[in-house]
Amino acid sequence: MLDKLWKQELAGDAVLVSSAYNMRYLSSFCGGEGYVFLHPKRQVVIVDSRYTTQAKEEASGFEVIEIGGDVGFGDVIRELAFQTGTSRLLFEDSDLTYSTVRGLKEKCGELEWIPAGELLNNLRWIKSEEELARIEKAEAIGDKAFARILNDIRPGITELEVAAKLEYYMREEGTAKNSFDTIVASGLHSAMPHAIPTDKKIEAGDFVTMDFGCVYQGYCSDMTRTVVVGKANDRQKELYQIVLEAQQAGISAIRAGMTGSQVDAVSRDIIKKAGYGEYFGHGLGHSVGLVIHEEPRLSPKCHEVLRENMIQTVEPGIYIPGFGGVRIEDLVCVTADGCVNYTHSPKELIEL
Ligand SMILES: [Mn+2]
Repeated sequence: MLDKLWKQELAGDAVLVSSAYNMRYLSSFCGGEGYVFLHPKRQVVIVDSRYTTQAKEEASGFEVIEIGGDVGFGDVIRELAFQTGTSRLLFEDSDLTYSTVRGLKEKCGELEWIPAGELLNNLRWIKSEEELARIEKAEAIGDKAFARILNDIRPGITELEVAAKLEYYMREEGTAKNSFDTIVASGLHSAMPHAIPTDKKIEAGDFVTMDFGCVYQGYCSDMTRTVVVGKANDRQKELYQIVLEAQQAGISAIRAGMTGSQVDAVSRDIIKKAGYGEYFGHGLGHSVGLVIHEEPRLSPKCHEVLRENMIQTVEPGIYIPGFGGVRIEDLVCVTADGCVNYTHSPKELIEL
């Protein structure tokens, strides 16, 4: 992916990559700790001894320099800057802490440190075929876990137990970790979009919202389903149908060339017209990749134009304090004339 970087107009002579995901993206080093120094003439992974072997295996075409003894990261960076004639070094200001940058600067003397802003993160917006395949596989694992959890949800089981089982099923289906903390929110808790699972027992008549995902070969999945335990009442059915209609309209609308705010408006208008606009407080969706929440987003504030092979979630919700809430979320790949939906779990109201 380095060629993507060199095509950019860079405000510095070299780039110091520090975030686990951008190191992985640009060098294929997956260890997550250390630095990647990128200059057109020198590409170097700088690690401590725990990662030397791994870096040499994973980052083909890169030099690997090991720190240790009296030689720290700052010393290696100073030396590389000197050897390459770098006077301006771009760094990941959204990743490094103030104290880390201060420490590195002290070591590097005259070197000018330039915040890279979103430069590196933005390289990841459009996914390669290989990245898309991994995201699709991660989402398929979520689908399998969801099909299995439906057998477990019944009155008496707690939110924490449902969350634990969902995560166990995703492990069994082939993933090592979650892409974020699993949300299981039942009854009144479902009115909180990002509720944390509790020891509350699920009761008959509860909405149960489950928002979960996993990481497959570095890439995240994300999906949400809301079910009802027992028979849904009329208001639950009404809310569910509005959210479902809004979600399907968003998926039907999305395609390359639209802006994030335009897609958001398609779904949001349906919820507004139904009289629940004030109960849909968050954006319609976000991009997903090596990181669970990536730009660009489907949101009233995002005017970026969507392009082919971007990933987006489409996840409208209605959350009514004192009653409960519904969210339905699929993950799609944007195409020239629409999208490919990677989520295959059923969306009609499930009564358990
Ligand atoms: Mn999401």
